[in-house]
Amino acid sequence: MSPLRSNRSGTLGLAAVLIAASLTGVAMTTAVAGEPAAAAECGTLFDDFNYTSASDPALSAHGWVPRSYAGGPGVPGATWSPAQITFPSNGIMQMSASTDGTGAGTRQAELYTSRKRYFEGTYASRIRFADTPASGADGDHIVQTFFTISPLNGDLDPTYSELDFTEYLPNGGWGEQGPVNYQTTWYTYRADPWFADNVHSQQYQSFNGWHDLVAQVSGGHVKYYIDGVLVGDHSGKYYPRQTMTINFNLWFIDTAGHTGAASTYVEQVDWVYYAKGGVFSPAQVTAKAAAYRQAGTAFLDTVDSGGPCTGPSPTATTSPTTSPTGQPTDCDDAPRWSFGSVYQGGSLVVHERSKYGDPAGPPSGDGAHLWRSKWWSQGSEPGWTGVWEDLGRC
Ligand SMILES: [Ca+2]
Repeated sequence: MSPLRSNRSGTLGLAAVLIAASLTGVAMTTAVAGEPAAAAECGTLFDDFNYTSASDPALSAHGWVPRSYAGGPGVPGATWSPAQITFPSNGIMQMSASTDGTGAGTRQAELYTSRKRYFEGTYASRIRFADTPASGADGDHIVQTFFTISPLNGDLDPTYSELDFTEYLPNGGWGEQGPVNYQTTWYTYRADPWFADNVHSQQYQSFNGWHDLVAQVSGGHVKYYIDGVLVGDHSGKYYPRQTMTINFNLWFIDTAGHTGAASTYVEQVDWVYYAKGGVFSPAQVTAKAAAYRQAGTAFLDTVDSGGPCTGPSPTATTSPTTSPTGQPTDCDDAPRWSFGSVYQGGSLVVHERSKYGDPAGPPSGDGAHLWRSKWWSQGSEPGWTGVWEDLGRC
């Protein structure tokens, strides 16, 4: 039986949608030949969450938004308020969610980045999951998360991208009874009637306590790790196709498991890390976080200034093919790259790389280059991903 799922769209205040429904994706953990070699570090985000409150000016200055707008996911009528985001002890971000079994009596929490600029590279966070509520009766279908997401521009948008590094359900939900943790990689979805196109991995066990989550997004694969253990490897069309925001949220699937007066649950986050274009092992990430803290670096953001990494050459893909007769061969006859077009391996395009990895944003000033795709892609900008080989300036 398929677990019931809902998505967590609605960040950026766009298209707040939500819906519980049947998941069509099938669990998949495929072994893949060729582990990418570690690439050089480029732009970096590290935040130890040393803030005083949700209204601390430094929090917004550092690009974080405590959610205040209504809508999904979760219990209809629930409130999302910055008051649900606190910093109870030194360097710990805490989300609180509570419910008395009614929509009006339900509060959910989310913290997300104001800028949509995260794509390939390594993501990590140290998170404390809780199997039991901080107060009130246990049993609610609470979801404790860390994810990246893009807006859905219309039903079944083929460029929609979402990576759920974790959705931990200590009390079950979506048809499951006990503790279960999911990693889900999305191709797209449609809200009404509900249709989800994704793949997921899952672990049926308790994750109560602190855990290190790492995900590598590189070379056509999204690899998910918990405490250094690989728990999911998703690829193919599910690989993200555009930049995303980084989000944490805490919400209730429904109130079916609720008993008694109000129950309050918390999820704590020690730090978050992102290396643009870099592929780092969980051990390397742990060492980097420790080094930042030892150096007294509570916050670091070089994502814009670090420049793109030259990622490792994926070994699990086919080699570029020679152009068949009649196909473009140079800058004069290759088409301009288009965000929405589908490209097969071996395709040639002309494109000037964008400055910040956002094709709709300013150009880099590098001039138009000729690019050849290494494998199938859509919405993957030449110059910002490992999909495209740079054949030089036109
Ligand atoms: Ca911290």
